[in-house]
Amino acid sequence: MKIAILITSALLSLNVFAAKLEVAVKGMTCGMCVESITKELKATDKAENITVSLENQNARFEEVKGKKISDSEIKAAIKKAGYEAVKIFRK
Ligand SMILES: [Cu+2]
Repeated sequence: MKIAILITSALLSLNVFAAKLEVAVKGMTCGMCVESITKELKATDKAENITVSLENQNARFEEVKGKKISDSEIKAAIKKAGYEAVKIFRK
């Protein structure tokens, strides 16, 4: 048990597990919106495996290993695309 905890914390400190994020986005109406948000998130160089959903009005992605993306960086990227990040969830 103690060993399991030690291994887990070692892996966490090595940033082996990519942080998963979900961002609720306001204002998307079509596939072009989805594309521009995907493009701007990608341009941060801190997001990968990006999935933007028009239906769910959100963007899901993983943090690039070893990098931290802040809430303000996420908001700025979404704003640059022309939309608003209304809520950010980190898992
Ligand atoms: Cu659109």
